[in-house]
Formats: sequence, structure tokens, C-alpha cells
Amino acid sequence: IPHKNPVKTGFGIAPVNIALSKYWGKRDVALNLPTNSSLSISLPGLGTQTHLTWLPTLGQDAISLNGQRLSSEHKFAKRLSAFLDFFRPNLAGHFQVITHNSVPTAAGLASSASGYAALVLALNDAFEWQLSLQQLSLLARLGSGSASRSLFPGFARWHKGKQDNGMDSYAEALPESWPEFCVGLLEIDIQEKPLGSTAGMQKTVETCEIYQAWPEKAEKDVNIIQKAIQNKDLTTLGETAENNALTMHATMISTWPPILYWQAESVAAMHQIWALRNQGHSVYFTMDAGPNLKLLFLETEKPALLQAFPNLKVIQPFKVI
Ligand code: 2P0
Repeated sequence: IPHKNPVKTGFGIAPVNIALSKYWGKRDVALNLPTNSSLSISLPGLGTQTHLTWLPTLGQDAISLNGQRLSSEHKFAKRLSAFLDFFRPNLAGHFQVITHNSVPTAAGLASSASGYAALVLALNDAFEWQLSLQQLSLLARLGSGSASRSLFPGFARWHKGKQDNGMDSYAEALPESWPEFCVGLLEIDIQEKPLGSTAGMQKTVETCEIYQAWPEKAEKDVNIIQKAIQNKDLTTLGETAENNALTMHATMISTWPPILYWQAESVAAMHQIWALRNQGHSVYFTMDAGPNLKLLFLETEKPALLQAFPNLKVIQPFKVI
């Protein structure tokens, strides 16, 4: 990447994504290289918008999030500035970053994914690099692993890659569109989670004795889900995604000290979903590093699910509004 001063304010916008087969664990912490591939669906209309300007005067990065200037000691500001270190044209200036999230920050709704994806798009715009989405996915991965998948609308697959330098670890869009496919956001709690994903997955890799089963299972699930998408087979997709999420959570729970993101209401919602399934409704859930559930179903189930969960926020990723 050429290091000349960017001349204009760059802009980037990126969606959040929900993994149907999860990323949990790194084989290289510095480069955010995962132990396994993952597969996600992006949620249009929910995500991050970022403006970035290079100011050629001395100073610390000026970072604002949702209209609030963050102190340089704030953990988001520190992490973002450390990421921007990769791209500073010189040490005589600083970046101004103005970013807005349309999802609660750090509540298991993947704001770091849309955040770093929007940031690399803003960098690409400001520096006029004209990089491909694949190259930008690789750069976003350095900021946050799941951000590699947020460069794309629809389904995306993040290839874990084999190389130690990470040059083959990036995401690509899957070509399939599925207009009837719905994701329902069931918010249990939007407080900031007590333990972030970066630290949580590291502890899991270090102390969970059943972790070695995970990468192989996850790799298998990615392939099953990709085929289910090709076949528009919600049953296989839903069963595999739900089991994948619960297996990831099993590794978290068997970490020491234990990591349990669930709340009592999360478990109650799981039972409600299983009861709906027993009544013949085709609905599945997935969960990330937080207490909220994401429901997976087809448009025909929408009325029944809105009745069961009045607060459900339904998103149809492929439906043009
Ligand atoms: C995922 N999660 O695949 C999984 C499921 C959370 C649970 O990717 O350390 O914020 O920045 O690479 O990407 C969240 O982890 O972690 C995540 P870092 P990231 O969506």
C-alpha cells in the first residue's frame, strides 16, 4: 500500500453480520487468523458509517462514536488507533474518525465487524487505494476477525487460510440470493458484555479441554450450510447453525473461568423456540458472544413468530424494500 498523505475525507458504510457457522479461536492472535472458516449473513440497514480524515498536524487520533468524542484512553479508541498504526503515512499527523453505529455497541450484535469493515472502506476511499473487496476483507480482518465478512451483502464465507502470513485468510461473497430468508433479532439485554470476544476466545483456546473438537466440526458445518443455502434447505441450515452455535457455547462454558453469555431469559427463549418447533414451526436460533438470540426462519413463519415474540425485529436480507 503506497504511503502518501490522503487528500480527502474518506467514507465507508458496512453492515453487521451474523455467523451461521461461527469463528471462535485464533491460530495467530496478532494477525487475527482463525482456527476455522466461518459463514455469515449480513443484515442490511444495521451497521456502521464512518468518515475518516488525515490531518497533517501533530496530535492524537480524534475518534468520535455516535456523536461522542472518545478519550484516547477509551478501549475502543486505543484498539482503533492501534489498527490505524498500520496505515499512517507519517508520524507528523493524525486521523480524525467520525463513526456512527446503528446497533448497540458491544452487545453481541457484532458492532466491531461492521466498524472495522466501514473503517477500511473509509481508508480505501481517503487514500484512493482502489483495492478489491477481497483485499479490503483481509485488511478488515486485521482489525477484527468477523469484520472480514462485513464487506459483503448477503452470505459470506471467511476462508481460514493456510498461510502463516494470513494472505489467504479473507472472506468472499456467496452468489446465492434467498428472498424468503429471515433473521429475527430477539434482544434480551443490550448492556455491554462483561467479557469481549477477543479475550473470551483466547481463554477458550487456552483452557477448554474439549476445544480440539471445535475446528473440525466448524469446518464441516461451513460446508453443510453452504450447500443448504445452494439448495434453499432451511431445515438443514437451521439445524446446523443452531447446533454450531450451541457447540461454540459449550466450549465457552467449559472454559476456566467459565464463560456463560446466556441469561435466564435467553434460556427461556430457547425453550420457547423448541416448543414452537414441536408444534411444526420451522424456526431455529443462533447466539453470539452475548445473551441475545437471532432467529432463522422463512417469511411464511413471520406472523407466528411475531405473535410469539412481539419485540422481534425481523430482517429479510435479500428482500428489496
Ligand atoms: C462470529 N464472534 O463468528 C463469532 C461468534 C462472536 C461469537 O466473531 O478478536 O469481534 O476482533 O477477531 O471478530 C466476535 O469476534 O473478535 C465473533 P476479534 P470478533 O461472529
